[in-house]
Amino acid sequence: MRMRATRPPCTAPCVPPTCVPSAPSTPTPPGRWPNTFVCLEEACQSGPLMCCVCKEYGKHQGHKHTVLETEANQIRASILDMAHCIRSFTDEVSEYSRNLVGIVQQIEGGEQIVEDGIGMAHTEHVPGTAESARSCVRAYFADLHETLCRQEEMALSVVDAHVRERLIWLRQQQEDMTILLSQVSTACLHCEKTLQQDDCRVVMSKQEINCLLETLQKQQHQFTELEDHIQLDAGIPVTFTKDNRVHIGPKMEIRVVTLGLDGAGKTTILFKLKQDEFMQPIPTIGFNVETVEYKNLKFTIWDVGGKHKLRPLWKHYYLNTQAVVFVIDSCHRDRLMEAHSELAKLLTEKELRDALLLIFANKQDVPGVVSVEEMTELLSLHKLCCGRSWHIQGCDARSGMGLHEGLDWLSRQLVAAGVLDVA
Ligand code: G3D
Ligand code: MG
Repeated sequence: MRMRATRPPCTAPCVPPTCVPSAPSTPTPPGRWPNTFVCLEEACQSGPLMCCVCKEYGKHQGHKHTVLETEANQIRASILDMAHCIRSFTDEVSEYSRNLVGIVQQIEGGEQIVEDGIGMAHTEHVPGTAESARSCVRAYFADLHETLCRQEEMALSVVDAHVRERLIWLRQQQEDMTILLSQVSTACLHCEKTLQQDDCRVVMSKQEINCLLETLQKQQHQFTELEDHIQLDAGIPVTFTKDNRVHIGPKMEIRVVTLGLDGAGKTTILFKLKQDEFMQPIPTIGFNVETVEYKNLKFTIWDVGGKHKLRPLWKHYYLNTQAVVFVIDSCHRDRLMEAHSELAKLLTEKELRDALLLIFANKQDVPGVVSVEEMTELLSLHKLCCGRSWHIQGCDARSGMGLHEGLDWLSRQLVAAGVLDVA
């Protein structure tokens, strides 16, 4: 329905219509004539009712409009829709509130009525999740406490064994020194006696005296050697490992196995650490083993051949190994996946479950090699080594760059407390 734009605005008060298109479904308030039309323009929504006679052409001139009853019915329908939505919204809120109450009860726990086997109802205390979590924590710490007590006992037994052996040795030394002193004093007495004898007897005892003096000199020599080698001090240097073992002595011994593909640089690393100079390595057929002392650690490093047919032998070196050094040739991009699969196999070995893993990205001196960051990414090391202590260190085995940083990482992981000298 379109309004005619030519009609003048209505100025006279509205009169009852002679013809009403459809009767309004709601009663008309007393004193007002029914409005039959509704303006549909957005701007008129604050006063959309139109005079049924003149349609207020001045205000709504040219506007689209509709019959009042139709518009009212539409609004009723949308109110009903909204009421329906509100009802389901209310249901959802109520359901959520009920859930909240249930969750609080589950956390707090409480009394619950339960039926026994013969159908008798009785109340029972049901523990809440809070109580279960506390029990879980208590059990964990009880277990930890038990482990710590066991570890403490073992550590103390190591100290006791050390003290026992040391005391046995010292007492033996005391006895030896007493015997030595008595031998020396006997010899002195003998010499003194000889000095007081006449010339004839002195000459006759020459051989015996020489023999005696020779024995004394030998004993003196042995004693000086012993003194040079043995430092007499009452100190008991104690070192703790991260797994709460105790080590007594200035150096803690660590068993390390060096693995990796052939040509990665394992033997070069070992020689460099051992001699601190570059030696031309020859391909490793079986294994090399060297002891490398570093800070308060004494590494026994097993360098095992990496050729394909030697790899099944690796597992014989895993037992009691505290650390694996896995060497990768950073020059050989095309062998990275092979290195990855060997490393992945290693990490599934039960005996290496607790072993530390130090990865040397070797040959970093060669231009354009795979960097440490790229290697970490390419080998998915974060995923592969998840849950274990691992570290990747770039290095150049020929110059030694990066090797000590790797050992430093190992020693930091192995030693919980440095050497504590209990003097
Ligand atoms: P492996 O014991 O892992 O099998 P090797 O490896 O130690 O025998 O080393 C294999 C080759 O790599 C050797 O060269 C060695 O000199 C070289 N190499 C080792 N480390 C490095 C490094 O850091 N940089 C460079 N540029 N070369 C390294 P040859 O020529 O004897 O095969
Ligand atoms: Mg080798």
